[in-house]
Amino acid sequence: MTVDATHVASGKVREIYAVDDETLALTASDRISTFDVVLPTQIPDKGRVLTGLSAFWFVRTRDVVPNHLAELRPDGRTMICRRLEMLPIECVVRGYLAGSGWKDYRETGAVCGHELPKGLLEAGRLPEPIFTPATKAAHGHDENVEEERAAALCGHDLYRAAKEASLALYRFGAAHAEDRGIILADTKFEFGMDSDGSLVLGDEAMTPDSSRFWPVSEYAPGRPQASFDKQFVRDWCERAGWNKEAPGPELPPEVVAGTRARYVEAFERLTEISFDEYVADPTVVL
Ligand code: Q0Z
Repeated sequence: MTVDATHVASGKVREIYAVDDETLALTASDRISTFDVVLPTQIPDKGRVLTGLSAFWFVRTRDVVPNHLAELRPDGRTMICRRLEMLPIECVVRGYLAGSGWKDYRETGAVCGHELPKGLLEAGRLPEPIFTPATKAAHGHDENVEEERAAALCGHDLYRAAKEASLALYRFGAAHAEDRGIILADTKFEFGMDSDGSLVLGDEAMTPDSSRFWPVSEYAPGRPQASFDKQFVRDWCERAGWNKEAPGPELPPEVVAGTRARYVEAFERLTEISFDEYVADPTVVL
């Protein structure tokens, strides 16, 4: 059984379909991107892992903030969602200094207006998680912005609600993950408004594609960290001598298998549910 729907938008690795005026279907493919390029080789079940994890978090964070999830389809990769009026910012929370957070800190001592202590290391843990909103770039990278600018874009009340919800969601997810051997270094949320103007969490939540997952067992600040999910792919791409411009290289079977195993391991560690059970009946995460 499928949902009859018209395609409305494509992301790098996901698709959105309109089901009706109030409802969307979000489908996660098995495509993988690295160094900002979508590779020609797919990782079997990656889309199911991401959708299953999002649904797992959506159900468990409902009393932190309401979310758009209406239904999980039997394919395990499609969520039926309430259509929202999306806020024009990416809601990023960082517990550790990586990516643009580390870059901004190194250059200015601050990230999105948060003045941080001197002497922090790359991938170091922050004294407390910080909210670092970014504007959505049409193409290229999102731009980190200060609180005042983000608040002006959203309206001050919605901005405050999105900031508080983001920090609470991150604290919940990071504590859950750390207990299971995974550091949720940072994560990006997208919020929207319901027809009554209230804040609703949309998009995906605390997946490896919207977050940095690091294995606790390999954590060592002072250098870039191994990615829980994509490290085999990155290492292989580096060894292959690819110039990191499209098109990317085809991945060999052992890299595909190793990477699939890492995604499944992240799913099973975080949910404590067997991935085979999820594939047989996705409602086990709900
Ligand atoms: C999410 C995105 C994807 C490409 C729009 N509930 C919602 N209501 C209205 N709009 C969205 C949502 Cl989730 C919405 N995106 C991000 C997702 C492919 C872009 F699967 N864009």
